[in-house]
Amino acid sequence: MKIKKFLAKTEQAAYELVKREFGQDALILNTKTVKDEAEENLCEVTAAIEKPEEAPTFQDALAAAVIPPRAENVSQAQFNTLHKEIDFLNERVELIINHIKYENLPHLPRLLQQRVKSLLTAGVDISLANELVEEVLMNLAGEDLLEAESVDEKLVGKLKARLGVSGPIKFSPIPPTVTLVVGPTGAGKTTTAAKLAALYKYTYGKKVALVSVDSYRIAAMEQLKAFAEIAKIPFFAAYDNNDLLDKMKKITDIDLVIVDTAGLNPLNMKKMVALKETTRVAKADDIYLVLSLTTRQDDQKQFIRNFGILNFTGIIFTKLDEAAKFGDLLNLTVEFNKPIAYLANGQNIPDDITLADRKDLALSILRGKYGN
Ligand SMILES: Nc1nc2c(ncn2[C@@H]2O[C@H](COP(=O)(O)OP(=O)(O)OP(=O)(O)O)[C@@H](O)[C@H]2O)c(=O)[nH]1
Ligand SMILES: [Mg+2]
Repeated sequence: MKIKKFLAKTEQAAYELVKREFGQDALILNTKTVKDEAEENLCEVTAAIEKPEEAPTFQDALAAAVIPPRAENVSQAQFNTLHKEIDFLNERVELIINHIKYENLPHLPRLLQQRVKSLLTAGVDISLANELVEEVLMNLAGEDLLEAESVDEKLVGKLKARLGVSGPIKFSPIPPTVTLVVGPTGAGKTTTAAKLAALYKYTYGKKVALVSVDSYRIAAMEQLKAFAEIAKIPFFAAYDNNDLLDKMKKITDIDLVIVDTAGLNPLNMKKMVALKETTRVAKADDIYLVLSLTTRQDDQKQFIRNFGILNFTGIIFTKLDEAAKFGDLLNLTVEFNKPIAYLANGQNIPDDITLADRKDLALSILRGKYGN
């Protein structure tokens, strides 16, 4: 109930005010004469009205609709049923989203739809995934399209055709062959240099030397030097490009020189130019860009573009053991037309490095797992 006093010169005028504000249903509680500041008579009417129900706001309605959960009233069985229903709804929503996203899927046989999804789950770019599966569709017919074996064989073949690999280090006729590892900080250059050195010395029986030009961090040189001593590999430290020139002259009777360089922010043009000069002074036959597969694809693209001024031979991907998906291997090699040289899948020297093989790569992408 709302109560209010109304003042007017006459009783009639006061009732009019009541009627205007409270309407016909107003209750008159009291009427009396009062004096104003100028001692003039005024009529004071006290009136009341039943307060109308206010329309509920949206928030009120929402709050009323959400019944607070009363955990003690929900049995485990009911909870499980609800859980299943939510899972079912999630699946439906995902199907609808996929249907909208990949409009061209429905015309594909079911097996091929599944393979597109596997490729997308592996992180393969959507256009590339669709192209590959379309190619399988064009190349297979009838029963073969319904058989997982024939579809997978064809798909692996299509993946292999897109994956560029460089093969092993090519030895130049005039020794030594010089290989440089370059790349962003922490990508695994030093570890990879050590792995390659051990691989070529102990597996392929080559005379190998290691050079470090990473003078930014003394510890980095010490790390490689310590390894070289254990592995009985000659080691040279070069503190600048002039020093490198001197050291390179001292390296004789060696088949392969592996040069480890400092991690570089490729946006630092000054250092990039110095590194370019290093490649020239070292008379590099091969330059490998070392990238970690755990790095975001956008950053990898940036590294490939920026290190491009070194005209590198190929890419060595590291940390495959820590990567959850392998689609980037395909996306990057296709987009930049740069071959993959070696793959590193762990910290063990020299075991955790292998030559990039098209079939292994294709299977890793599809299985979401590197190796067997
Ligand atoms: N899990 C895993 N770790 C790796 C791999 N390769 C290198 N690492 C580790 O990554 C870290 C960095 O490796 P480094 O070889 O020092 O990397 P870098 O590129 O030389 O680093 P900077 O010289 O500082 O730029 C070390 O802890 C390595 O053990 C790999 O394939 N898998
Ligand atoms: Mg290093």
